[in-house]
Amino acid sequence: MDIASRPSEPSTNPETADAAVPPHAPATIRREDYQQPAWLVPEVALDFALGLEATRVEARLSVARNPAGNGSPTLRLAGDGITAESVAVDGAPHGAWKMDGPDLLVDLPGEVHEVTIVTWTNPAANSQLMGLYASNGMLCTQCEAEGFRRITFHPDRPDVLSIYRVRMSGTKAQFPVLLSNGNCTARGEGADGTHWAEWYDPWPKPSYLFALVAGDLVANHDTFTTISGRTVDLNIWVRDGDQDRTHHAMQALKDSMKWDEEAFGREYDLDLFNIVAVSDFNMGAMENKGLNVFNTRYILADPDTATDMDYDGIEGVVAHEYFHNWSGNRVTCRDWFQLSLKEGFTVLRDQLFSQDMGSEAVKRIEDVRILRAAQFPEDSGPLAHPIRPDSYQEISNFYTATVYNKGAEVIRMMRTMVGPERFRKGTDLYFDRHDGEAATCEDFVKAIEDGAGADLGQFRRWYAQAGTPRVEARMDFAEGVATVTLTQTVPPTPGQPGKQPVVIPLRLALFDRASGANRGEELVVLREPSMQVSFAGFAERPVLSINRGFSAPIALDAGQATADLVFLAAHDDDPFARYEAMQQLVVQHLIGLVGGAMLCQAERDAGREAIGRALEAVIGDPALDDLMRGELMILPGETYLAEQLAVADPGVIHEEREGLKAWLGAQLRDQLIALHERASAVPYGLSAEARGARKIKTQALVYLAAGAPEVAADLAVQQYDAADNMTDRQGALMVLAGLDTPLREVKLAAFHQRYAGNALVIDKWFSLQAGSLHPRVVDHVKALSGHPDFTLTNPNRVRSLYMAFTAPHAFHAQGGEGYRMIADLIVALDPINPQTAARFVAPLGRWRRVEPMRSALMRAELERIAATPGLSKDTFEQVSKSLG
Ligand code: 0A1
Ligand code: ZN
Repeated sequence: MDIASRPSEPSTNPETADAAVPPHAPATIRREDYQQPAWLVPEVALDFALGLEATRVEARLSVARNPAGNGSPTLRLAGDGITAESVAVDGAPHGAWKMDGPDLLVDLPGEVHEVTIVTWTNPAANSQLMGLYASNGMLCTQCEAEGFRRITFHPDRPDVLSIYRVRMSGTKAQFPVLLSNGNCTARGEGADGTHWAEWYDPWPKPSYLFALVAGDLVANHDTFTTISGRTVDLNIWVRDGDQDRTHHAMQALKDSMKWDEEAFGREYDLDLFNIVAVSDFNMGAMENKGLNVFNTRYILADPDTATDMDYDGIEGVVAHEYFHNWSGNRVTCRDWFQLSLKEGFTVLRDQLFSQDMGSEAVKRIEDVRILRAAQFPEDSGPLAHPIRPDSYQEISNFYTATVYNKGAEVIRMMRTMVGPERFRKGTDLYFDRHDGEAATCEDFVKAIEDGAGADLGQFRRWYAQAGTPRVEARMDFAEGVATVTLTQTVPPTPGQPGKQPVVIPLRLALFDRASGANRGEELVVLREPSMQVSFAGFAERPVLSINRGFSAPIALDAGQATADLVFLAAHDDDPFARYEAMQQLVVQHLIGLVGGAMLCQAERDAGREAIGRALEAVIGDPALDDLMRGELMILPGETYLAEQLAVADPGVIHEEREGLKAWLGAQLRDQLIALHERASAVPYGLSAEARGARKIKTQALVYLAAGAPEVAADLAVQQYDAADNMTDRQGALMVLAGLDTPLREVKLAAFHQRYAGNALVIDKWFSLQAGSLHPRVVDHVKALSGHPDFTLTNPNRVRSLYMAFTAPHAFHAQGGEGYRMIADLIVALDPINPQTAARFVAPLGRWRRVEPMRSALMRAELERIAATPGLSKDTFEQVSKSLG
């Protein structure tokens, strides 16, 4: 037994025996190596003696040899950063155990045993925010993906499901509220001002869904009656004073519970559903069984502090976590390669929910915009991976837009192909067939195949291949027949040089130019490298509208003439297609300019004017609601524009895009002022009309700021001063933050003063400055990193300053200062919070797609990070892949 000699700070690398050696070559875990667990753990009993600086954990694991396992007599329990104070087997101290790196190995003679292990942790020192940690004087846990092993030794893999019984005790004054999964079964007073509680969760669950919260919290309480008539107690726990900011989240929770019963036939399965909001959290939220833990930013909202976007984010994330109760918890993942099984499906479910709660069209457009901004660059860069990855070094790096958002798109395509009713039959079968199991993506596809009665054989390639498929669509017209030729290619990605064709469902319509009508929509499914479809009976060449509703997550080259795009932007009855035509009009124009294809001034002018006319029509179209108008007014982002080119000059893209914006702002100045005036007259409310008014109000300012800055500054100050809500206030301040006007400082200072102490709003204050269009933004960010409100220990604050800054404009400043700042951040943050640090690598990892001068500077920064001693597995994996 070598436990006593183990250093208290173990290696995070299971391959490294000596904890002092930095993990420079972390082990690669491969999907194909999956093996059933040798030992199962049917029951877990945990006893916590809570303390902020020292918590004692006694874990009693009932273990049973897995008949399907490899028969090993050695029980391997994963650990990370913990040491065992004692190990007992069947109630007696046990000698036959040893450490293997961070893991604890116990040799067991029989088939069934009880293993009791005592460990200690220091939650206050846990700056990684994984495992048990302290946040603002309270204790909470985060166990997904591999945080449970930072609390106690355990197999800590999602295919080991146990029934949990939890006891916790602590000082009543410090921890008046004691929560865990399931139901509270007993509570009582102890000696010396302590108290205790016992919790029991009847549903077997993997360790990543375990949660514990202890602290001084108050609840907004409500109830929900399920479809079968059971009453469920609902609580949202927050710090005293924040209760009034939880009503929107509570409404979202009740709406989600009802929606899941109707849309997917899923009823809640406990008598209690708790949500806790914490201000120190690495991600958005976590679906722990019966005890969801949320980043405060996805719970707290009132009109004075939260924007309309914040409200939507809360509704979506509350729904997402709630929906995991079935897609993730009742049916969980066999291993972490199957992450998209729960995440892709749950994202689709939350997207469909939000579509039903608000504007379906606007939600679809927003989701596509997110996919293009976050996932397309991932898919075309050094970190590209399939939605079901084949290998990883650190699983935390795979909570990506690919696994989540592309994963959702892939399932959405299945739904599009079989139709909603048959899809529902498939999901019913999936939940039925796999309830209580740890399943695979293959299980999901098979259930849809069987339940919906479909052949998804070739479709499975979407799970295995990375890269955004490219589809070229060309239309020929002769003798009244329109023939559309479709050609697909899936680009090579790291480790996948050759690709096979995928199944691409394309919703398509052909418009009659004269009447503006179409003959109904068709679903064309492209399976081969190329195909042709013909449509007869047209008097003149029709206009092609394809990939309507963004029916497939592809990059489409439809080679459309400007006139056709203008036509679709004005007439397409599919709202996404209409948005897409506007986007494409701008993309073709700007890419023509930056790619050097559009050299002659006349062509440039014609392009601008076509866009100007289309935008003017959008501004003035009485048939459009303002939420949709706002969408149509948004120009394609710089990252998306850069995506269109093999190698881009981000400086030129910025200049050209800003140039176009300024021209449009100047050209349509009067219409934009009138739009702003009309929208300003609409009183605050949460109706679609009022929200739409707020959206276009700020959109109008954005154009005016570029084309008529003095007018914009005046209107922004007016909007700021008149604001009775955060959407207007933030929109106005965003515009002012980008302008060189003395009022910029005045309003920023006023905003800071007004919201001092409100962490979520102070985050906005940092973001507005870091993401602004101001020419001296690099200096501003440098100064802000030294502001007394800035700290590296709170992920929201770090992101608010630096993620906003990685948006193209300032990040790519000449001379590489932006790159240096992000690299410095990564090096400084990595020892504190590796998971959050590693998320900043991707923007630098784009170096191969950037013009040579900047490219070299970006690469040099990656090399500097790579050379830093003691790098975490998280950052190591991302940096080495980005350089590789
Ligand atoms: N399952 C959560 C996401 C999540 C993943 C890892 C975490 O560790 C810090 C936290 C949350 C979800 O999809 O919402
Ligand atoms: Zn999720």
